[in-house]
Amino acid sequence: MNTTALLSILSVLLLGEVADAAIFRDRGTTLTIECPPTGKVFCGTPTTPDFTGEATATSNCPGQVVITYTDAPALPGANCLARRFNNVILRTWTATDACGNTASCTQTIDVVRQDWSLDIKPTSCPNPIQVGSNGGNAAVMIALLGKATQNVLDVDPASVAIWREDCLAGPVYPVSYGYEDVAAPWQRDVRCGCTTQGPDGFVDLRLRFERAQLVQGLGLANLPQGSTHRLVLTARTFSGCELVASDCVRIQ
Ligand SMILES: [Ca+2]
Repeated sequence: MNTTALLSILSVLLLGEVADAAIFRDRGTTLTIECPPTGKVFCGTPTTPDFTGEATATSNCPGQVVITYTDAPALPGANCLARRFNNVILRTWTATDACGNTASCTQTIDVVRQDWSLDIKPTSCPNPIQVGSNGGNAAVMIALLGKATQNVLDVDPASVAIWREDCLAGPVYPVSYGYEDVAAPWQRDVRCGCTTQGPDGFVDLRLRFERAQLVQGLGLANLPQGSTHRLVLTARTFSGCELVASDCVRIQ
């Protein structure tokens, strides 16, 4: 395989884009179309081309080139709420020129859930969870953290659930909640990093989970002692936007 073909395949795999297409007709005219780059859209933002980009076409046939598109939905994560992707739109752009040439390409538009910060056992680092029966009927505190651009008062507490990463297990629901500034978001530069930093001036949604429900509902007792696992909290804002927030626990 030559380098050009390999790069072409890589661009399809990495960018989710289909390379420019061109169709030659009589009179020696050529039409080419170029798709906009992969779009990324958060809840609340329209998925129209004004926001995700327009295809461009070039033709050496005199006259107008008409560009249209059709959308097809694709769901990479099926119905797993704990995934970052809400859905994916495959947008097929088609150009037609006055000589009857057509060309098309496909643009990928990722519709993603909001990404918030979670702190399991605020001010504790790391976050051990006792999975044995000697842990008693203890509670595990988990805080959805507020910051300047994310106000926890906008989140519907009734929508909160927690899962293992990729919906491997769950959901488990909190038994109670309250509002209190308990922790600050940590810099997520390493997987399963954490902080002991306390209040930061932004109120947090403080959730109380029953330890036994977490252990049973998330299948934690079967996991190796000392291993770390990411838990993902899912919720919805009162305006209808879905969000995810994650932190890790260590099996004790
Ligand atoms: Ca806070």
